[in-house]
Amino acid sequence: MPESPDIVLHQFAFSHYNEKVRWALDWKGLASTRNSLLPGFHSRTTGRVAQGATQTPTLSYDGEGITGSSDIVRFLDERHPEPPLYPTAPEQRAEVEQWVTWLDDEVGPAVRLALFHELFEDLDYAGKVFTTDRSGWKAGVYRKMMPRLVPMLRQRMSIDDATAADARETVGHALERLDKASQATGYLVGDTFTVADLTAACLCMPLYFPDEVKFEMPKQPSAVLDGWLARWRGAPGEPYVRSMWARHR
Ligand SMILES: N[C@@H](CCC(=O)N[C@@H](CS)C(=O)NCC(=O)O)C(=O)O
Repeated sequence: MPESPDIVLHQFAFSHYNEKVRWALDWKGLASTRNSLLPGFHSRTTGRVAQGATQTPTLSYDGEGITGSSDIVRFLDERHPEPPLYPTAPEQRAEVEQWVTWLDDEVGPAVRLALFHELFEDLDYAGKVFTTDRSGWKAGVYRKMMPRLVPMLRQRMSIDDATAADARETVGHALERLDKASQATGYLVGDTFTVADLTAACLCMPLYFPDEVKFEMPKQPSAVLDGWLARWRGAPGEPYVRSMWARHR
């Protein structure tokens, strides 16, 4: 019997791109260690694990470093083909890749920008979200730094009223598109769950935070988060997103 690989995921616990990798690891039945980093203080670690990596998710697989959620998921699917996340037929595979590229490049950033714009109105709550899975003095100091960090993050990610309005429109259209495309079979490509569905479900996770999400959101009430979740309730793609979580996570 081959030895299990030694896998460490360097992650942000709350992040929708990181959830793609966690879901893929669980789907493949692969055990891994999770190293939750603090946003803004992560790149020294990611860059050490995979040369030049500035973002999470970054994975160490038996000492080999890989960064970028889709590159990681593709790598895992090649090394551990069962159960598959990619179809074998080339046309279907190409279709899946097109969905993943659109979701990664357009939908994920829009969801994040729109959410952060609202979340940054409640610095106490945002600080707790950003330190999900972390405790101790470093997390405490980090939360106290939020009033200084947030303006920097807003500037770096170009988050303002206008960009947030555009992002919300992008998200609304994306949900409509996902709804339409999944009407026939319940899935985006063919009639089985693929990485296209996994990517859509993860990148839309922050719109619904379905019950199947495996990390704990901060328990304190947040009017900002409630308002955000209410905004997307009943949107066309909600049943599709929720069904992917309920059936496959
Ligand atoms: N396209 C990348 C996006 C990853 C990404 O945006 N990661 C964010 C967390 S959600 C990050 O690490 N941000 C910190 C930074 O950019 O310095 C992927 O699919 O992995």
